[in-house]
Amino acid sequence: MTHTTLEIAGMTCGGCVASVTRVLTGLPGVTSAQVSLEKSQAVVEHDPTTAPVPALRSAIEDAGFTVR
Ligand SMILES: [Cu+2]
Repeated sequence: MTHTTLEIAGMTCGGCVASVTRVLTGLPGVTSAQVSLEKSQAVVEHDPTTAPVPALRSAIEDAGFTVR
């Protein structure tokens, strides 16, 4: 398992945090996601083979947020 920190733009409230958390943890290969509104980031624990970083990034962007 790998930990990856993603900088996310566009989260404005707890609902956004819940959405990002849901899409990340819904991906196969993602074990956990700690999403912070204050830091505008997500720390994701994932299997880089099943859930590579570009897959994490596109899941977040498909949910309407921007990964910097
Ligand atoms: Cu929101």
